[in-house]
Amino acid sequence: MPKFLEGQLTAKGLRFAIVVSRFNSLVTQRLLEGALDALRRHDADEDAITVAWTPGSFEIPLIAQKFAKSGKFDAVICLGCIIRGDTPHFEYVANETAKGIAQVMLDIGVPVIFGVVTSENLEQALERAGGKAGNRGFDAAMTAMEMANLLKKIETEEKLQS
Ligand code: INI
Repeated sequence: MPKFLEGQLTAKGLRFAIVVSRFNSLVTQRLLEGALDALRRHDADEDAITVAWTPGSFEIPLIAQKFAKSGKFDAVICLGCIIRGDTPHFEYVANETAKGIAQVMLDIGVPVIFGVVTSENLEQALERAGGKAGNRGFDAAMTAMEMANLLKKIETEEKLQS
């Protein structure tokens, strides 16, 4: 019989850090509201949520690293909005942000969730921040809960077997 491990969708007893970028704050403010809504609806303790604002998405990985390393959080949720516009800057910011977030997660072993919207224009970004395409902030918080609970479950299994 295979053993299936799955993370529950509850925020109860978990501590979260949210790193949110001020750049394109019309969008990121809504992503933050979505993330907080998901955590609250899934029984998060208000005092267990810390929110930090960075200037842009490019700065998110450093702050995520600081939180992940602290040992004070079960997951770090990264929220940003990068809009292509008509400058090559987009590629640099988007690539480095995604790479940085992934690197922090793997280096430290804490779930660091990619809730960064990348889009062609503002309209598309707003669609993903509470518009017709849902809210990526809400989704990121759901992923954070699931991953944090999955890791806890795996760690419990490991202790039982040792
Ligand atoms: N930062 C964003 O979060 N989104 C963007 O669309 C963006 N664009 O297009 O430039 C952006 N740039 C700023 C960047 O994140 C840094 O804050 C800046 O380069 C200083 O390091």
